[in-house]
Amino acid sequence: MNAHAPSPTVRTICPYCGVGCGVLVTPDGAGGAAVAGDPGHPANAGRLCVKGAALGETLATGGRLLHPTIHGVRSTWNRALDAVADGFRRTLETHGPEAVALYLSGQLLTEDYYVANKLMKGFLGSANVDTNSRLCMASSVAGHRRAFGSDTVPGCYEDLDEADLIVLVGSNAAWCHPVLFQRMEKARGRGARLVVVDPRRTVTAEGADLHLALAPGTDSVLFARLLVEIVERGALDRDFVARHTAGLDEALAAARAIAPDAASAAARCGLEGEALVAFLDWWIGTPRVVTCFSQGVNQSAQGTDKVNAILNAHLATGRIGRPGCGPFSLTGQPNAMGGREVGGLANQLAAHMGFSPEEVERVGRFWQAPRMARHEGRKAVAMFEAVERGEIRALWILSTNPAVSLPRADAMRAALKRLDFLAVSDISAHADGILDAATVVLPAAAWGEKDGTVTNSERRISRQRPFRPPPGEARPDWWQLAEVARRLGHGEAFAYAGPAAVFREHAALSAFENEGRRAFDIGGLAELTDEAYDRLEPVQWPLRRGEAEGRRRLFAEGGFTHADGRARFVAIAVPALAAMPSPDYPLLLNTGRVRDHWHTMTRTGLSPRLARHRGAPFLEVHPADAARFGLVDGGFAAVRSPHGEVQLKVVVTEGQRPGSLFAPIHWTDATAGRARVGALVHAITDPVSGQPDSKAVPVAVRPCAVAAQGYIVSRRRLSLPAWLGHARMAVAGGEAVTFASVRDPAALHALLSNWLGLEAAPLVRSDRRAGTHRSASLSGGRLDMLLATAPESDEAALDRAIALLGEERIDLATRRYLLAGRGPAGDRSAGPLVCACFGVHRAAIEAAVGDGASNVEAVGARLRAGTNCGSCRPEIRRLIEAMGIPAA
Ligand SMILES: Nc1nc2c(c(=O)[nH]1)N[C@H]1C(S)=C(S)[C@@H](COP(=O)(O)OP(=O)(O)OC[C@H]3O[C@@H](n4cnc5c(=O)[nH]c(N)nc54)[C@H](O)[C@@H]3O)O[C@H]1N2
Ligand SMILES: Nc1nc2c(c(=O)[nH]1)N[C@H]1C(S)=C(S)[C@@H](COP(=O)(O)OP(=O)(O)OC[C@H]3O[C@@H](n4cnc5c(=O)[nH]c(N)nc54)[C@H](O)[C@@H]3O)O[C@H]1N2
Ligand code: SF4
Ligand SMILES: [Mo]
Repeated sequence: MNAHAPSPTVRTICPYCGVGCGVLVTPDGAGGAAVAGDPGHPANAGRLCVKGAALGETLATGGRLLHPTIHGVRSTWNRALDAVADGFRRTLETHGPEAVALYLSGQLLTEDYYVANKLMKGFLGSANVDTNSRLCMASSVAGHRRAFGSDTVPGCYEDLDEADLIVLVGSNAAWCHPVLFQRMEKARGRGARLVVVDPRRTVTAEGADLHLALAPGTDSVLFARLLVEIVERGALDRDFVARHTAGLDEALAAARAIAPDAASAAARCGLEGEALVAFLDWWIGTPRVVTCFSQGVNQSAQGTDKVNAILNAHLATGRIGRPGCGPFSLTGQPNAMGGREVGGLANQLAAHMGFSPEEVERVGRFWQAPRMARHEGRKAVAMFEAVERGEIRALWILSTNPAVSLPRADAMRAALKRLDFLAVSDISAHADGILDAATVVLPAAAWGEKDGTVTNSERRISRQRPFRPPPGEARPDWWQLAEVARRLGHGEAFAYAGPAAVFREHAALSAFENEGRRAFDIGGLAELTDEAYDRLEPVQWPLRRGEAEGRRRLFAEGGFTHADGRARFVAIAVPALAAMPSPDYPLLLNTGRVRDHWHTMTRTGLSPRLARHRGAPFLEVHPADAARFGLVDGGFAAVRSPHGEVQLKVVVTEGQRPGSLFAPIHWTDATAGRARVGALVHAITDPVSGQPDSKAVPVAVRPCAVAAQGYIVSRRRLSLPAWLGHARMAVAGGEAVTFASVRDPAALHALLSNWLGLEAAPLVRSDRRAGTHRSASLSGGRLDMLLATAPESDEAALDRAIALLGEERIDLATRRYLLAGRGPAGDRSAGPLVCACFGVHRAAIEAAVGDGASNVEAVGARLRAGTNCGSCRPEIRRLIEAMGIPAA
């Protein structure tokens, strides 16, 4: 084929968040691709957020894993797969099935997940299969199962279009579910109200009609009070409760004990009484209410109770499964839901079945499995504690990084080295902490190369379709698993011709002896031909045999999956923080996400467009705490818990709750120095779901002395000294690194020049009085590397250096100011990037606002900022308001 022949457009799905946006990809024939939203996909109708829009910038194969390795040495697939099979076989023989485990991910496709789960639970006899969904959705799963009898999301995205009140609990949707958030904003355009419940004033909260900045961990007090008031104000749906539910009295008694009156509830939650009453009035008075919840709910030691407190309120009012109302768990990963469907969690067997003898027998018969697991396996945190104790000795990690994202991440990184055998399937050569611990590294096919299905937050199954071959020898995850199964003697049960065959089997299992007992039933897809699978349109489950269309909503007429068909109200326990602040650890660390990065940044970290919104790890602190602990905005702080320490740049903000700190989770040792926030997190989990409490960790904080700051821009990825506190950013033409140090600028410059091989650089300039030191090397007339140190950080100079790196030729005139760090016209910093689509920085927006652009639309008309993906619109509004202009 001609390398530049125009390629047809492929309809696929975004590999990031659980919104599950349809994407149109047009490969350019040279490894790259143009990416656009799919107007035909019901989740996004053509829209994409900035991460989706930047997918084309993550396709470079430079940092990819290309070949299998054994003990770090390049190997063949054959030998590597043999080694994995051997590692597992030996451990099984010597230590039994409890000593082996798989650790999976909500970023695997359903087909990958199905094969992994079947291998482990049916053929190796162990249920030690868990997934990063344990850190993400487990409390929602447990809450759904307690209330409904199965892990079923009752509603759909259209409910947001039709709601009159949208409540976001522990969700920063403007950043984490941006396209869905735009749908909410659209609903507000026709009068729907938005309430945000979050201890932090996030960008999401800033624009809301009401923000309840409640004390961490107190959500269930709020919703307990809501249940009591629903009853006291006569808002109970008596008919629905009588016909379709059980357990109201006990739940109500528990709620009364927790929140006997509004005043005490407000006090417990740390809220103004008026704000609480407004929330109760709106919620009770608005029949069409959707309560969305995410990690502020799930990731807590009281996470399952928080979920059930929310579900209780919806059950009491019968506001479930009807247009415009319902509880709505927003899923994080693209296939968080699909993993739950196949049984990827250690406490589920498969296809929404558990470990009752009857279910084990049924699944065993369907799989014709020789060695069924008969009881639940270990949940993620317990699984890795068993690794630490040497009880689990062979582990295979696919598509997740427990050395970064599990609580006590430093201890986890160390524990991996204790294993007899570790296999890692990943796509990135920069996955921090897992690759060097692995016996065998298997290069996986990535988005764009993989073929299969995922399920989004609204139970919608979509096809992820390939549009290019995998680079090097990378192969899909399901294939790797099936090949190991074959080597372990189970060739027949894993002889799949391709993902379509896996999917058919998965669909058939969901329908197998189901008879309406299990909500998850996609029997209608069990006989898809390969062609029909390829063409499959996005479709919601359940979709039973003989049905042509899936169900948008469930449970309006009952039909819950508990044996008696009734939903359960759950009597929740008195909520208490799992770990209280103490004199040694006086603050609570809250952790979460930023708009333009995804988790450990192995993909979003490749995109220059995504790098500049938040270019380095940071710590948000309330001004009162900053004063108390001697922290200054723009300075640095060390944050410590009993489990680890990180150093972060301080951002002082009123948006932070006094007593709480916030830090993003994204930076690892591959992208920064000492910023692995997971290292601080305690391993305390919710007693029901086993989900870790990663939003309220007691920590101590102190200022770090800094004498010099600076940056390096370079054409190549740099190797940096371990002592340097730094952060990397992808930039056009190479990378930029910013850093800070206790050393003075001259000494730091000398040390780094030496490290980088710049001592003999042709261009050097020091201004001793100003304390600035710069050196640069050119090659072929282009800037190759530039190092600058100074007493303070200089954003404007960094902006210039980044621009120069992108230039084809550095002429003589440019050389003159290259070392001055100044542009010919003199300049000030453009500030952080706000609109990533059109590259509009803060300074430009402020200038436009100062010049009369008084609302988001006017800014868009002048600068185009906010007019494409819309992810930055909430921030533009924030800037306008910060300048004292009330946004329309
Ligand atoms: N840009 C971006 N988007 C993503 C991801 C990403 O990495 N980057 N990851 C995806 C994934 S896997 C997930 S799971 C989702 C997560 O999506 P979200 O849950 O929206 O994101 P988080 O930032 O983890 O946390 C949400 C909020 O919970 C608040 N919170 C903390 N404690 C409490 C509490 O006690 N009560 C309440 N009510 N709120 C609290 C935090 O202040 C935070 O603002 O995002 C998905 N989308
Ligand atoms: N403190 C704290 N910790 C948290 C959270 C928090 O809010 N606070 N959030 C938790 C949540 S909700 C989540 S979802 C997790 C996320 O945490 P992780 O799952 O650990 O993070 P990712 O960076 O998404 O990891 C995905 C890995 O899979 C690789 N990969 C990508 N595509 C493929 C593929 O197709 N095949 C294979 N084999 N590999 C692939 C990537 O290179 C990367 O190394 O973090 C959890 N940890
Ligand atoms: S909202 Fe953004 S990250 Fe999420 S699926 Fe859509 S485009 Fe991807
Ligand atoms: Mo997640």
